[in-house]
Amino acid sequence: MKVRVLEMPLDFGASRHGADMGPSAIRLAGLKDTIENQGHLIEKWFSPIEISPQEHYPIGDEKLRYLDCILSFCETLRKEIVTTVDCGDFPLIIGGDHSIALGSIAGVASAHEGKRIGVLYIDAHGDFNTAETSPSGNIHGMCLSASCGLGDSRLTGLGGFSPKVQSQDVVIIGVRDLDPGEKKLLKENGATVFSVTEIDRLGIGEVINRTKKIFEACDLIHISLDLDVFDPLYAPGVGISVPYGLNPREVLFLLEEITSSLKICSAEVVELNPVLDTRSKTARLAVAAIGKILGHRIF
Ligand SMILES: [Mn+2]
Repeated sequence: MKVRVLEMPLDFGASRHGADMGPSAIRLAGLKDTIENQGHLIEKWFSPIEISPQEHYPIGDEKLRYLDCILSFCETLRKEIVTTVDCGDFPLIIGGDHSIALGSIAGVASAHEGKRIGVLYIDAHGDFNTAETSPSGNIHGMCLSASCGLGDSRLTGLGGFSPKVQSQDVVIIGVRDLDPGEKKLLKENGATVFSVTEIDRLGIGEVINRTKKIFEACDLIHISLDLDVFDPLYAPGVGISVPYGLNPREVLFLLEEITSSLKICSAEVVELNPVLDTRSKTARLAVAAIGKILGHRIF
């Protein structure tokens, strides 16, 4: 496979600065070798956006902080993913905070027009708020709902079409922190949520089986991995850490199983905050996860 690494050093969607350094830390943790060791060719490796420090941009509406610049950077990412797919390459997007998922999901939906895209969203949070339900106004908590066509029309309208995915084709795994409004929206719109409680009840193996069943209806799957899904013990270097998360084996097993049996069209890894990391622990976990997505198997 030919891989294009698209770096999105963006931290506008979160209130805590530092996710902009994520791509650099993931590079240092050995991303190049991990991609090449799976037999892939790195066709291109760059950042499609030219970005000034967050302080340089206006916050704008407090309910949709940094909306204008997030939209413009995500539109650039969307177009770049279309180019990547047109060239027959695999888009690997490295964040940045989770707001970049707006551009990623819009990108794969544009690039594969007419195909049914499923989204595997591995995250401690639902990211299913709208400007009305969000307690913070941070767009990284609205990117999944917006991709499903909910919320502010400027967010949902990225790329000129909406929704990018149907909420019934969305599976969220590892959730343990939901705001009341997004909980309601998730239920009303029929997205599948496997919270940590469900994982405890069913076991990760059964969660994987059920996820595969849901994705049977889809042609292609986009993987969106928020590193905060891991327990902070293993992944301290994330924007908003939530206790009692998944252990690395559960996530790596999930990625191995899903990529073995489903057609993956793209993947992104987000929310690494190197400032809060301990000796690149979280960055190395990110690289291990990417290895699994790209085909690493022990035996
Ligand atoms: Mn997230």
